[in-house]
Amino acid sequence: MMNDALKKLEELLEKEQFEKIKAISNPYLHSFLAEWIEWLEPSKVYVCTDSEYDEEYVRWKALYYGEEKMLETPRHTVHYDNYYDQARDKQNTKLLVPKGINLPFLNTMDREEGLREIKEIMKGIMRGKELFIGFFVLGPKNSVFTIPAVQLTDSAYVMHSEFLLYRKGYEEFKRLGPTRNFLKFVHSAGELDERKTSKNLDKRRIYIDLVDETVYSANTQYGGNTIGLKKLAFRLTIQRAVREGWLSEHMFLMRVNGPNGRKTYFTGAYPSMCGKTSTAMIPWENIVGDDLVFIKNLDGVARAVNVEIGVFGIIEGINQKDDPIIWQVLHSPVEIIFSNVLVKDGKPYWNGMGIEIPDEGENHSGKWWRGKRDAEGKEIPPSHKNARFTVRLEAFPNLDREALENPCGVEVGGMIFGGRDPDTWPPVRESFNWDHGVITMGAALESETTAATLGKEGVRAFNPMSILDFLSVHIGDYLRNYLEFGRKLKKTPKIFAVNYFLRENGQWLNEKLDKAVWLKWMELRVHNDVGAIETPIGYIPRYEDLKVLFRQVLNKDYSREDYEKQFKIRVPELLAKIDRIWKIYEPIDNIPEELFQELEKERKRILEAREKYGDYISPFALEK
Ligand code: SPV
Ligand code: MN
Repeated sequence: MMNDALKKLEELLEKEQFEKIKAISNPYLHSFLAEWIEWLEPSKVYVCTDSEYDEEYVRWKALYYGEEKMLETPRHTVHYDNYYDQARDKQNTKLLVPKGINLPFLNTMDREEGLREIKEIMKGIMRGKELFIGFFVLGPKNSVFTIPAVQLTDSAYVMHSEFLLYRKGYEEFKRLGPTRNFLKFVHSAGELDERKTSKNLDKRRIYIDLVDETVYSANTQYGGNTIGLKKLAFRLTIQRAVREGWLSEHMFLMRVNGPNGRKTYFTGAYPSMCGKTSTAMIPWENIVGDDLVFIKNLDGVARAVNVEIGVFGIIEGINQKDDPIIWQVLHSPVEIIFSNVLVKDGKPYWNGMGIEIPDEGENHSGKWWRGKRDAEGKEIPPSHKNARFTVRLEAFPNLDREALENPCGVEVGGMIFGGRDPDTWPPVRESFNWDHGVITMGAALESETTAATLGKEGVRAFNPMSILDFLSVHIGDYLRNYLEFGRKLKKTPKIFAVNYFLRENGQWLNEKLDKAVWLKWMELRVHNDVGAIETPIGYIPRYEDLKVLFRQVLNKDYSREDYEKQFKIRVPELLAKIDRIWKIYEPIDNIPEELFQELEKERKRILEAREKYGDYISPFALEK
């Protein structure tokens, strides 16, 4: 007996497509699909299984419909988003919540009202278009980490991106049968202009229904607004993680290679454009993931997986010298989607690539020439700052494949928090313990804003765990879950904070690759292989250890003067920061008491140190 939804689907779909859906015996899936296909009114529906044919079909359709264009190198394509649709739209991204729920800092909306609005915007939005249905999983398949998800989209580019970024899940859906446990994404790029970019940006909406675990996205193409399994799913998995007592984080996952073949895994949370991807891709270390991890307590050990299998990375500034691995990948004939770059004679170009860029071509503004200005009179650079590349991790020669595929994940040795901070935090330091790290490093993270979201750049912004843009629960509940997660472990990862962006008189205090040294130091600290200097804000490296590491890792001299400048304890800035953070949390209900206790203890330690050593404290003065 067919249920009503299945009967409806039989009417709506061609036979071959219907059979693919029917093979998944899940009435919840059937009802969801029937309701939305009827509502969206596509003129054609294509259901993607895990077959190579279906993937090829989507790849082809992205070209056929003009959302992507071929480049000269085989398997390379370019995609453009509308000139005003180049980043995540924070203003129009809203969490739909039932009445009476208060989520500080977050952009919320009454659920009923939001659903009504988005349904109206999406009614018949796919008329004349083809709808693609795709099945994927977050995390490795068939493991305690797996979360299945279904994507509906009229953008072949979005579906193509998901094939590059996620593990296929059609067979997993078949295996799971009648589960309600899957996430749902409904996307439409809406009406397209002659350049095949979303036209009705005034009706751009990204609405996240936390009750039904469904995200709706309309009249936008930019990946951060549309690729359901990426940042849209992230809001839903944070909610699940906090409910179930695990961590869903905005972090890379990488292996740092220690002495004698020792492998130590680190996760790292940095706001967009703060060195997250380039840290994870240091050539002599090994990448597992660059954006999203799930961390669970398995037998008392924190173990992490990469949620994804690909990279949606920022291309600006990638050059042969600083990023040899990414450079090599971008110049090999593996499948890549370049977005919002300059194209001339079939070749992609981007700002800061270290070679000469042509004076004309096509970019995110259409036909482009040097000096071209936009409607606001702003000069248009060759590529957008947030231009990106999408590629599978398997293309990376330094991928840790075993770690990527292990259904139990890898043991987390250290967790790193990093922001774009001109004057407060030293380049690297280790927390005294879990709570100290979670509160003074994670929950107190601040960073100057960047081009990854629409809006003003270079403003110092509070961004706890670099997750604020994606948080979907009360910050107090989120932090309490974090603290408790650590308490239940038999072995807690060490927590570190890094800052690659210290400046003095407008000059950077560090070079781009210094971070490779900090990583090696952290690796040694995880195993207690080197000592450290105790400061009021945690442990910092000793000069002697860094000097050896700079020589070993970068074959560079590291001077005492550089060390002293970089690692001095900046009392006024640190105290000002504690005040800022205190003021942010103080008016909010439901913040764990530990937060204020940790901040107060830190303030006291800093004040005591000031009594003894003054406002700017040389690390040498603290060395015992
Ligand atoms: C980020 O901005 O953190 C990204 C890209 O990883 S986006 O998909 O836009 O979120
Ligand atoms: Mn990200």
